Amino acid sequence: MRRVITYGTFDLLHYGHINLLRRARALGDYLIVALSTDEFNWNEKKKRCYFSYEERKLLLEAIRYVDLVIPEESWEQKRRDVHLYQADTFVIGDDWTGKFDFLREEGIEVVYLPRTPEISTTQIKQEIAAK
Ligand code: C2G
Repeated sequence: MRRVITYGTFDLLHYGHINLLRRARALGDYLIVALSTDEFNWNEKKKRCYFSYEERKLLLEAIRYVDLVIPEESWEQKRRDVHLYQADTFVIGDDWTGKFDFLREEGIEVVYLPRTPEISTTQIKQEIAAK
């Protein structure tokens, strides 16, 4: 079984996220999503989420492409996770191109997928605020 892992905040879940998850799952047979906790978002990513970790986890677990959701609590956990969850492939959007190449040292494939260009959580918030 080919296992794929990806990381993200996935706040205000939208079709750009779904496009990523669908393509990530298509690279294997099992997709693990490491979901940024509220603390990690606030302290490290300076993101204040609309939905809480539990709400974002519930949404992700309802997606057919997602097999397991785990917490992302630090930037450093990826090296451990790829072994702990026996991942063969790490996938993330190409806005991160190059940032996680070091994971190849752990013997796994690293794939950067093109983002869905016209949609983002920030844009959604801005357009709703402007109405
Ligand atoms: N994404 C996408 N297209 C968009 C928006 C997002 O393909 N229009 C992808 C991102 O590239 C990422 C995933 O969807 O792979 C989740 O996006 P975010 O929730 O914004 O995640 P991010 O803040 O990039 O967190 O340790 C890694 C970080 O946790 C990644």
